[in-house]
Amino acid sequence: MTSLTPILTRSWGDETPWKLESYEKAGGYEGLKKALGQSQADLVQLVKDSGLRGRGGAGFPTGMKWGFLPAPDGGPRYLVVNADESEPGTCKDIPLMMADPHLLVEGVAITSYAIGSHHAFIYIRGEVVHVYRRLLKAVADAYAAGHLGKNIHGSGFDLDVTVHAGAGAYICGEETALLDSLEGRRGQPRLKPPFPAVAGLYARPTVVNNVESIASVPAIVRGGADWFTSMGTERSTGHGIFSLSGHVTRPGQYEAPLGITLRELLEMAGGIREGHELKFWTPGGSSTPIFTAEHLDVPLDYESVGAAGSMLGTRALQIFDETTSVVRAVSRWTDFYAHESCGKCTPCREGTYWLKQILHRLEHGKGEAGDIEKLVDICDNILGRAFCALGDGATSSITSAVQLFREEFEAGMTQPASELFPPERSALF
Ligand code: L3W
Repeated sequence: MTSLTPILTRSWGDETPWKLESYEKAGGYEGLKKALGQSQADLVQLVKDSGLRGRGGAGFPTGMKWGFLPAPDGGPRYLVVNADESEPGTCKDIPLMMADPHLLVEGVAITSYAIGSHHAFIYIRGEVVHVYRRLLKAVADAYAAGHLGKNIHGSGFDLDVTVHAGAGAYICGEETALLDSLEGRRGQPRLKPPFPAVAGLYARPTVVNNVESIASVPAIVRGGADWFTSMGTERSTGHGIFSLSGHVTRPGQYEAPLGITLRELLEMAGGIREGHELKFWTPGGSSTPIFTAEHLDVPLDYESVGAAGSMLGTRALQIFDETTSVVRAVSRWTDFYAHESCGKCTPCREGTYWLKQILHRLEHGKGEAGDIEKLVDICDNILGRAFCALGDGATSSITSAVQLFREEFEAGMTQPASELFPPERSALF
């Protein structure tokens, strides 16, 4: 059986892991010192060789993204950390920054050096004020200790880090909307290409990486590419945080090599809550097609989850037992997408609103003839036609749920979900 690999989460049980002295005592910032003695090209190659893939949902190769930056032209280039975690079910970056903010700050310093950036931004959700404050303190302490600022550890490398609190919009987790928001505008996605690597913040070359991706860098610098590739699978290397929520005995964050299965994770999490059985689950947050008990042994790596018809996404495993109405679950997620749609493109703005109307009818036993077909048809017309991934993501749970549990949607023509699945039994909604 695959076991846990506490690397990013190694200090979470300690008394004060967020303090600089605790971090330094555990070898913190040694990766930065080692990196500053290497060439930038070697560091980019190291991360390419490690096979690290973006941990924010898309799984794009991190080293390749760094390598896309054009040759220096004397102007600024930026690192932007996407800390706008808000995908329903996703709860890994916020606890990581709360427990071990210096791990992120060290990753930011190493990455900035590797890509030749002298100003990095950490864009965090404004609602998590406690985490924002913790990051501000960590950054201030890192400046005072010479890990940030001018001539870091005598290397001649200068770096400023700005922590920016957003106003709390899911769309600002989309990298180009995040950049618009950071520039002071309303967060709405930009047309790609150009990708941020070519024209990002203030139209300058910019690397945008997720918190967990950047926090993985110090250990790769210390341990090397071979160490990292010794974990996971051939194309999904390394380890990551799997967030288990819902009807499990011990919900929480479980760090493990990619390729672990839900069955193995559930063993560590004490299984489904006592007396109940698994009905459906999301492998990577609410934007990924749902799975059932048939998928318990699918290796949770990018390729295997994709081949089984879903996406690894953010590894947000939301677990639902047999007391849950799938119609109600999908309806709640759709409320979220309709509320969070930025309104820029018609398929997402109008489509999520229509989906919400139909799902509310089905949830309350008031479905109309043709509603299920209409639901699927609207999803078909959003998928691939929305301006950004948010629109596509809104359809995933609906189409997969209709395929897997059509009879529950049909029951919604006449029977409310609250009768079929009394909410007090489910205890989730
Ligand atoms: C340069 C090229 N760069 C791609 C870069 C691109 C981006 C990264 C991935 O969506 C997914 C979404 C959610 N030259 C490039 C290039 N890049 N080609 O690679 O890009 P992309 O477009 O594949 O994905 P994305 O737009 O970043 C992310 C899914 O993640 N998700 C998670 C969402 C979580 C949140 C949150 O909590 N805040 O939003 C869950 O499944 O649905 O499919 O950097 O620039 N030729």
